[in-house]
Amino acid sequence: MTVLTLALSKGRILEESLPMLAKVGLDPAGDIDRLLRVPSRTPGVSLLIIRPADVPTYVAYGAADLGIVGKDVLMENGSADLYEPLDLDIAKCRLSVAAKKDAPARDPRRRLRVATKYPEIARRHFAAKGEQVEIIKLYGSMELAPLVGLSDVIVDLVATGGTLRANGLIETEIICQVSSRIVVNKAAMKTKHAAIQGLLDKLARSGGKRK
Ligand code: PRT
Ligand code: MG
Repeated sequence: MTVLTLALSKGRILEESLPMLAKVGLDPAGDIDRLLRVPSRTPGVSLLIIRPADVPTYVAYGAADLGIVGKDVLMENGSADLYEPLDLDIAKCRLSVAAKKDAPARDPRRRLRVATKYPEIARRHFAAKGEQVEIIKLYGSMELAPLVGLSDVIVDLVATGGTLRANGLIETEIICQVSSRIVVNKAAMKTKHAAIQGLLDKLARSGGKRK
């Protein structure tokens, strides 16, 4: 029997993955609130419960054969070592630029200040428009930055827009749409091909879109 390891992004992606995983027998057979590694209900397939930003690393190094992770994380960290065969169409949101609703005009001699958890995506977005910006890296609660004068704008994920509205911010540009993807280690795709393909087929039948 081929042994497979699937890395799951804990948090909202895990919550939204569970129904789909259950449909294909890959739901956890253990306490995912306490264990970092649990068996799935399919013999031979074990699950790792890790932070979203760490999933590409585990899969790229082969510590996991496959992973479930947001497109935002893949765009920020690069995914050259990974295949991305399925779009699971869950945890959907968009990456946007947002600013204070009533922001005064900025002195054009000063660079736009952008607060974000996604410095690479933000840099690429503004560079593509020929804009040199000052990136301020944050780890959470980006919405606060423009309110207290830390930045002019933010680059952040938006789903309903409720959080932006609640903080008096408006979306000024949409950078791209985001959903969760299956990523696969390139070497494992060769050495464990039949097992991985079987799993991808099942996930595709239960709602994953082939890319
Ligand atoms: O805890 P750690 O820092 O390790 O991880 P995390 O905080 O990134 O995890 P988590 O559970 O928040 O999951 C993040 C992943 O979920 C992202 O990488 C996306 O792929 C996906 N996702 C989908 C989202 C959202 N939708 C989303 N709405 N991640 C974050 N949000 C935020 C948004 O930025 C806003 O602040 O949720 C808030 C509510 O959004 P509104 O627009 O509905 O108000
Ligand atoms: Mg978090």
